[in-house]
Formats: sequence, C-alpha cells, structure tokens
Amino acid sequence: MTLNETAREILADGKGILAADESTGTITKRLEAVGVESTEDTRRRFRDLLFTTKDVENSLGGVILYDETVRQDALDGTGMVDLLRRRGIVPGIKVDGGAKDLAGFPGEKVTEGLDGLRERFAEYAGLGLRFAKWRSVISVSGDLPTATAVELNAAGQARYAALAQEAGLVPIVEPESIMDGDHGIVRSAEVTEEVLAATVEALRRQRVALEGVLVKTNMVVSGYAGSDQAGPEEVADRTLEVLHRTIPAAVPGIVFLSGGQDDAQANANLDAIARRGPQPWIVSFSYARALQGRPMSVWAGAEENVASAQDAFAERLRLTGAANRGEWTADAERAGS
Ligand code: 5MM
Repeated sequence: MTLNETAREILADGKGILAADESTGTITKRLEAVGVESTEDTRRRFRDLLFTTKDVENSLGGVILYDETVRQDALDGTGMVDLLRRRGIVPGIKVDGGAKDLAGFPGEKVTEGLDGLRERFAEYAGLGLRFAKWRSVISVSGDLPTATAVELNAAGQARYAALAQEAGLVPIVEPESIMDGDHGIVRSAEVTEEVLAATVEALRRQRVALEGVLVKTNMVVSGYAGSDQAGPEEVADRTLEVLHRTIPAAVPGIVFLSGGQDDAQANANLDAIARRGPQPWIVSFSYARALQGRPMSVWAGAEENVASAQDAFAERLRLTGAANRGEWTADAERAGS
C-alpha cells in the first residue's frame, strides 16, 4: 500500500482521527483535573475505555498513540495496537519529544526529538504503526512568532516527515499556531498562513512526497483572550482561505486539532468548514480534548462509570462526525452534553 493510500484509508468515508497521544506529563494534568491519579494502569484503563467503545471504528479511521500505550495490553490481554487493527482502525504514533524553550527567543518553542528517530521509526514500523505525528508549537502575539522560530520548526517537521516516509509511515505534520493570546482573527490568519507556507516549503526542500503527508492544523480563530470572537462563518472563511493559499492539492488530507476550544465551539467551526463543500483535500478532525474531555470526567477513574463514559465518548464522536459532514446542529450538541 502506498503512503497516499494509507492516508486516504485513515480519512475514508468521513472518518477522522483520535489524538490519544498525550505524553505522560500532559495526560497526568488531565487525569488529575478529574481527580484520578496518573499511573501506568489508570492511563491504560482510560485508553482501553476509549478504544473498546462500541462502533468507534465507524467514526475513527486512525488513532494516534503515545509510546507507552503502544507497549501496553488492553484489559482483554490484546496488545493495544492489535486491538485497534482488529477494529479496522489504523494505529499511529506521536514521535516528537515535545516543544522546548527556544534558546535566545523568549516565549518561543522548538520541537525536539530528531536524534535516533530513524531507529525509532524502524521499531515502530515493526510494531505495526502506519502513521506518525510531530507537533510544533508557534506562539502568537503582535510580535511573535519570529522568523527564526517559524523556520526552525518547519525544518524539524521536514526532517521528521522525510524519516517517517523512509520507514513507510505517513507523517502527520502538525504546526500548531497557539490561540491563547488576545490577538484578533486577522493576526491568527496571518500567522497560520506564514507557518503553513514555511512548513510546506521546508517539506519540498527536504524532498518529502506531499502525496504521502497529512497536515494537522489549528482552525483560524480569534485569540481566546480577545474581546472580539469571530463566529463559525468567519472562522470557516478565513481557515479555508489560508489553507487554499498554502496547502497544495497533492496533499491528501487536512485534519483540525481542537486546540482548547470548548467541545461545541470546535464542532460549530468544523461544521461551518464542512458546509463550504468539497475541497482539494479531504478535510476532517484529529481532536484530543474535544473528544476525550467529557468521557474522562464521566469516568473519573471509577470502574462503575466505564459504560457511561463510553456512552459519552460515543456521543462526542457522533456529534463531531456530524460536524465533519456539515450536519451538526447546536440543538443536537446541547441535547448530547
Ligand atoms: C494540539 O494538541 C493535539 C490535538 O489535541 P487538541 O484537539 O486537544 O488540541 C494533540 O495531539 C497533542 O499533540 C497531544 O495531546 C500531545 O500533547 P503533548 O504536549 O503531551 O505532546
């Protein structure tokens, strides 16, 4: 199977990707926020709960895993990777080593993790993983990002993507422009465009085959601390404008992260984008928080809550799937929450 075929398989029939690849530090924060101690076992139980939810394969074509999960067994004794494969879900792996402070550039980050990556990819390919993910983090303000941060992160994405393709895995290239500031949507569009353009240019220079790449990006939204919040119609227009300007049609698919938007907002925006009709690429979702937040709080670590947490996860998938087809409504979201 070619990389392009794998990418299309993941996003076939309106399916999207679950990002269940939180590093131990990140999932620990999320578990502790709902009163659950983070241990290897609680992390395994929560991810088992997600992956064994009924009919999950109808909405998810791929799941991004963290290294720890790849080496764990589900509660029925099946390896987590095999469990997903048996359900017809393509297993993937986050391979970046996290975004670290960029020396000399206060407030900016650079993603680490290239050392030894060729060898790690060889192992992951042997373990049955078929796609990968690398996230870079771009700070946004009136002055940031600097050209240096944009270029270094783009170069990292390109080197990672080339190694992924060499090993036969589809790289998800995820340059996230962070929307935490008080900037308006125009600034958000400007930075997202600069970052995506630089990333695609770096991929070309690194001889990465665009046909075998998936792009994961933020939606173009107003900075969360801003007084003026753009609605879904403007988000859809500006997001698609930026994507049309930067992402070649050779790229098979673009998936959106939820980025800390609340569940309903992420889906309202995804729905508005989907309602714009067919695009040169498949457009879909790759959410972590907007799919997992609700089931995690329903679960709260208690065995007796597993069934209701799975219902909550199925409901999040149903609503996000509807948004991905342009069939979402605020009423359905309210009824489901
Ligand atoms: C931006 O984060 C990605 C998408 O998640 P959201 O939908 O919540 O925005 C997500 O895949 C993220 O990269 C992982 O959760 C891993 O995070 P860390 O920081 O632990 O590598």
